[in-house]
Amino acid sequence: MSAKFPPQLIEVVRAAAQIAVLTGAGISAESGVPTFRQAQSGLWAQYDPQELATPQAFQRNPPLVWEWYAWRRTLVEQVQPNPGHFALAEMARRGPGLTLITQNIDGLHQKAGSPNVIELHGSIRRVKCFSEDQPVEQWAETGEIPPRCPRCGGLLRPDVVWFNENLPPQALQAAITAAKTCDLFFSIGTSGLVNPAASLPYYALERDKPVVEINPEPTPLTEYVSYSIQGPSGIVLPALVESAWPQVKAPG
Ligand code: BJW
Repeated sequence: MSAKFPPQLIEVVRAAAQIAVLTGAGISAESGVPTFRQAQSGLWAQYDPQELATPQAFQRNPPLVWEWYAWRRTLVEQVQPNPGHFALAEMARRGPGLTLITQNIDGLHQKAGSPNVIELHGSIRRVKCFSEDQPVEQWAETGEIPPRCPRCGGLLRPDVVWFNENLPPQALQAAITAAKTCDLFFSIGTSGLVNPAASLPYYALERDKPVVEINPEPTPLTEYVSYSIQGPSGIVLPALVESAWPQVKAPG
């Protein structure tokens, strides 16, 4: 992408002392991770992710939900961060204070080198006990699916946040604080349909702070943002970082 951003946007980005960034599934799309609301592939094409990502679905059919996450865990283990992830890691190095808040459970921001990522919806790499709601690091592989908690015998589940479950309070509080104190907010690759994450950019808008959205498709947020950049984040973000903070080339 040629770096044809509005000059005002570049000025706003350069002037910001505290930037908050919210990412969603779209930032990992170019790594080969299907977005949450995209059609599933293969065996999973018949299932609606919104029907599987609930505690009720797990209670109804624990093996089905466990296996779905096992499939997704294998998928994310096999993929690499894309230029969008790397550009955000670079933004933290070249730019001012940056708080990176993600709804993604895939760990790709951390893999790209972003520090202190706030994971609002947990992580697919971790497992917890459904009964005790406590992390579990090791368990016996007996062939039972899902495996059982070594402490209480309850069923194990991925340590992610399903619909109708509370977000990790510390992560949510840190995200709200960042949205309420930043002077520039980026919303990247999220449909903005799921609360409370979707409400974060509005904290910045309420304070008349600029909000930049990067997404190939319009979302419910688009009409309110200061700048809507309609394109894939893996193309837009590296160009934006380079335009705002050009790398000084060593002489010779
Ligand atoms: C690209 C691209 C490219 C493509 N570059 N972009 C207030 C009002 C109404 C409802 C509620 C409310 N508060 C709470 C609720 C209920 C519910 C909710 O919001 N429901 C709505 C659907 C109506 N929220 C909750 O239940 C939350 N809990 C809660 O609030 O607790 C309090 C409470 C307790 C009890 C009762 C009620 C309230 C929990 C939400 C947990 C969400 N969990 C999931 C699953 C995580 C684990 C997993 O991955 O399996 O999180 S659901 C799913 O949606 C996942 C995602 O993180 C999340 C957001 O999706 P995201 O990231 O936006 O992905 P997509 O696919 O929707 O969009 C992708 C975007 O990328 C698109 O726009 C593309 O265009 C774009 N894109 N390629 C850039 N290359």
